[in-house]
Amino acid sequence: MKTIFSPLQQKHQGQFEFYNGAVVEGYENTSRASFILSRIEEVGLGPILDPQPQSLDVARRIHKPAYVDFLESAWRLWREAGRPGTALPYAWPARGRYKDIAPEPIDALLGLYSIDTSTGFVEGTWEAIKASQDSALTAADLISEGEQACFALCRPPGHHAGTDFNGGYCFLNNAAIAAQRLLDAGASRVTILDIDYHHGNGTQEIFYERADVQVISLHADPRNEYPYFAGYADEQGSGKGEGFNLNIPLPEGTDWPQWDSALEFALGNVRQFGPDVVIVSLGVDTFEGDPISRFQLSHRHFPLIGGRLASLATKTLFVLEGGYAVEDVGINVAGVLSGYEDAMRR
Ligand code: SP5
Ligand code: ZN
Repeated sequence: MKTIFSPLQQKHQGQFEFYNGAVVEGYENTSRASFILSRIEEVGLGPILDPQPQSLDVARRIHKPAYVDFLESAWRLWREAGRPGTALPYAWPARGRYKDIAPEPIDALLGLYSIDTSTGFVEGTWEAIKASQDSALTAADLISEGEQACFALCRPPGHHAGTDFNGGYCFLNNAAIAAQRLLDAGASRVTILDIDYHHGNGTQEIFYERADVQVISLHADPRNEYPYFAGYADEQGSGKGEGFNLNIPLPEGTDWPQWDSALEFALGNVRQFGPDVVIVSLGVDTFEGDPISRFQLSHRHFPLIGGRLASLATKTLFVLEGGYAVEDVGINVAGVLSGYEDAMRR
């Protein structure tokens, strides 16, 4: 299986976030990608290739164009306003506001286009965001051109980013952009199966009223986990999209048997939908050693996940999302991918 990754993605580096009331270096850091790359080489998964240069045309259809412009200019505006440090929001549109306003200061834009304080900009953030979506698009094109499976090593990740908001370390929704690209290339139906520990609220919001992209997410119950305000089982899509969004919230401490049966249920729904391509939003923060999560999957379970996904016998695009136990992220991501390859060879 080919891996697509650009070194430019590592230019998003040294950003800070709040954690338990303290300012800490971002959990979503460069060593995650480094450990994944070395593990992929170690297990001989396949070549690691640079993405092809891509435009922002698909991103501007999936997201609001003004939001994409904001991402592109945020760091420059922050610096022009004379601010040091990570560009983080601290003021949001007040609820109950009575008119649409378009404030100009970067401080206001950061709040307008975000849902939390974990998604800061530093010097190289935009280049990394752009390169990350280029990796997703390039991997999608390889699938359209005939590859059975491909891995887009996307960082920054994407599944918390919606039409006009960033959040949860995500800026552009790489999986959503890849789904649109596959449809543009002739796929009639695409499933996004999100197995990250957190609910993929951005992906859900983007496709909520669409029937051509099925969105399924297995995640920690939002009653006690981020993103808190989405990911409940009664969110099933609306309008034409009704019935095409499936949330499977799971309790704190969920272990392999429980997680695996949720996955089987999800796969049953995928089979019913019959997509031309499955995009797996691949987060490995379900690992027992993850520093910010509370599920109980062990190293040995990740290859089994790959095997379950292979049983769909559908073209599969893996797009990296979360996972923060940095050394283990490499083991677990490569575990899923080689588990998939091994099962396909059988
Ligand atoms: C892509 C991705 O995995 N983003 C995750 C963003 C999570 N940010 C919030 C972390 C807060 C952790 N504190 C949880 C304590 C309650 N159990
Ligand atoms: Zn996550």
